[in-house]
Amino acid sequence: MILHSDLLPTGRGDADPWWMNAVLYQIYPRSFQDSDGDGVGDLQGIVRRLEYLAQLGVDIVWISPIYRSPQADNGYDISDYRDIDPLFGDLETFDALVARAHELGMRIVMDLVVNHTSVEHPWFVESATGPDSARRDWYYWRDPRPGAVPGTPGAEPSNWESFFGGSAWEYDPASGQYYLHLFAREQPDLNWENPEVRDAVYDMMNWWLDRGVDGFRVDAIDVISKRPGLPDGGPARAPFGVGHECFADGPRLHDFLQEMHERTFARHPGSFTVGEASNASPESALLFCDPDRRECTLLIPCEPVSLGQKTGKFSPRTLAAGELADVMSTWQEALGERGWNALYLENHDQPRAVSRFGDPHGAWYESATALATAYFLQRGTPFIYQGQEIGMLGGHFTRPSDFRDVESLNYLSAHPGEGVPAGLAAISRDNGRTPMQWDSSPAAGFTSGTPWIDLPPSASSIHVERQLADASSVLAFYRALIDARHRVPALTSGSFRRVDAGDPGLFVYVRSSEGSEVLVMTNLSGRAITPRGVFFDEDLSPSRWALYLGNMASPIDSSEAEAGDPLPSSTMAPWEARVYLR
Ligand code: TEU
Repeated sequence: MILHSDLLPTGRGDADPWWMNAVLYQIYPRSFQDSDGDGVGDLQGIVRRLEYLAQLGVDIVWISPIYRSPQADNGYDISDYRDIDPLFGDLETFDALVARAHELGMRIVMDLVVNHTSVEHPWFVESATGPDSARRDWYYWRDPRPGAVPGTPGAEPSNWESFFGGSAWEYDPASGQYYLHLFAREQPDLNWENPEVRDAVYDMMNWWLDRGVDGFRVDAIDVISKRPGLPDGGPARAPFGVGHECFADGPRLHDFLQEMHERTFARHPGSFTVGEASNASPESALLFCDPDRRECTLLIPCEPVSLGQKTGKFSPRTLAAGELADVMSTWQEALGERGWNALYLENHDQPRAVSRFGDPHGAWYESATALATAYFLQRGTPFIYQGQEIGMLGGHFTRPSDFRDVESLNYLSAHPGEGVPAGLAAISRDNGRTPMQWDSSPAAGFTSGTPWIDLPPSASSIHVERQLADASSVLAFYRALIDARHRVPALTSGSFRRVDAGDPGLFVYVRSSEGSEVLVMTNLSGRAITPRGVFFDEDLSPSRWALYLGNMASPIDSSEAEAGDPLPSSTMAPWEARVYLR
């Protein structure tokens, strides 16, 4: 690793608004740090690790759901929005966590799951008492399809499919009606057309914002508006199921998001809203995050992490050279200087990036740091998912009993006798949910008990303790990227311009602002490549660039060795990354 920190401007740069040079870290609480030995992470464990996050340079901490929940979808099925699940702790511990984070200069963002509740939420319990319930219209209850025998296949009110497989309708024999659930049957969809529902959601949001929470990551927000009449959908368009066009980007979605902003975030200046829109496209993206529309601060797109799944989520194909770089560039160009992107490659729904896009066995360090460089310095707010900063790898799933995620378990139930299909083992959301790897002790220091999900074999060699002691580790590399994000003006407000380097394996771009430019060069392939093209021509040789950061110990081209750091035009080793400043 080559690092010339002296090239960085001293001190933190200015950013208006503040999040333009912020770095966000996502915690999946169930797998971050256990403090009481029950094998599940908790709030007290997070409190213990806040200083680690502050020293890494984290500005915003997004905590996945910690509300009361039966845990059918690991907390994304909420039964009480105004309390902490005892599995994780209590409100007093949460308040202490927020206070400590603020002392350390970090903001706390909660996960807001309001497309649906849990079946155990009192709202749904009351709604399910029968058609005369005062809350019946808080959810979507519909009669069986006319002429069909209730409760039998084909009797569902529409042909919509759940994201987690099977019908999106669950039959209730007591009332003879069905209720809608786009996700698990334990997650009934709230009826956002009902103003009472919206009022209750906004009141709850303001309750948390008044309590000191700095914002929300808004879960599955682009499916809250359903097409009137809930009509049948057309043929499935993988990786989405039947009916997807009837609830993705629905007719009142942006009315609801603007009303939400007006009724909550607008009353809390500086609050931060991250909209998760798995169905958004580069064309629709600005509708969510153009500041003039007053909807979301920034948008979490899902296209970059859905690549290779066109024939189905669990039958991924190998990506073509440059495919990831092309999609990331498309989103940069689509949002331009109007919108604001969440930059990420991993989260709790995704496989680990090195396992998926890199070379975990032949070039683990190089591909982890090259992928980090490629996404982290683009225009937007970079997200680090817990463990990504040390290059954690995916799970090790060889038996059906290794899985925990409802989506994966449903898939196994629908495909009995197939053992563990390779696509499921590779793409299952459980890959990103294995415990954080802290040290070389049993269970990697995550718990003194039995972890709720197994750790992969790589946990014995990839952990925080080892990398804190190594100035050239993946962790040290992320630290250098974070420092650059905090201090280099072009990485805060600068434009994004892709550079043609003559080969799809190279992803090269320039960030530019007044008096500050950054050249980011990554070889996202397993072969050595010499950059070519106008940008690298001798007479335009960008030799006046100064290398700030590189993931190779020395230039691959021995003739360059004596000259010191590699020039932009010099050959890039497989998975080499370089960051130049001027
Ligand atoms: O995921 C929403 C989402 O991205 C889905 O469209 C996606 O297809 C799903 O994860 C299945 O692969 C959010 C949360 O991130 C996820 O963990 C929850 O399971 C889901 O909403 C329901 O709350």
